[in-house]
Amino acid sequence: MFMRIDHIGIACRDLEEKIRLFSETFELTVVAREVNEEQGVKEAMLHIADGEGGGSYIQLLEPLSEDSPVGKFLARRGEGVHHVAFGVRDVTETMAKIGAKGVRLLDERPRHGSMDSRIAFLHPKDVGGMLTELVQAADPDKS
Ligand code: CMX
Ligand code: CO
Repeated sequence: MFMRIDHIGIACRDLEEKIRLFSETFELTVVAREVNEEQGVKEAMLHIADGEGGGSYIQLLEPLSEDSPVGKFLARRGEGVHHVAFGVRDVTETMAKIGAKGVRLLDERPRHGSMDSRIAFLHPKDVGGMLTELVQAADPDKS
């Protein structure tokens, strides 16, 4: 079902500061920056490696507002790991398969994610407390 870990999402108060920290400490390169209004975030993707169906990344996330998912998370838990994203070949098909097992889907249909991917989230309470994202890369045949 999952081809690889696509990314780990990290909630940050100051995106630029965390980009410096992660790129210097781990020698990672920023390959994309975006503002995603729908998700309420300003974000950067730092490339780690390429794998089946696409790359793997660290996603740094700064909230656009306090009442966004990442804004609420920061207020409640502080900075740190916010979600884990798995690469899938077909996000719609994977949503249907996982939804059929009784896991709540937070999105009715895939939404726009980083680098033209299609994404959907699963409720953390139904998967052991881990907010889980499914990612279909823009070109899943790239490896
Ligand atoms: N990881 C694990 N648990 C989480 C969580 C997270 N990131 N965010 C919230 N929770 C937990 C809360 O702690 C709470 O648990 P308790 O009831 O035990 O206290 C429970 O989930 C419900 O929390 P809530 O305050 O009622 O719900 P929120 O309004 O904060 O919404 C969630 C939580 C997951 C439904 C919401 O954050 C969401 O829809 N997320 C998906 C979208 C998203 O995160 N977008 C940003 C990233 C974009 C990207 O990756 O591109
Ligand atoms: Co993400």
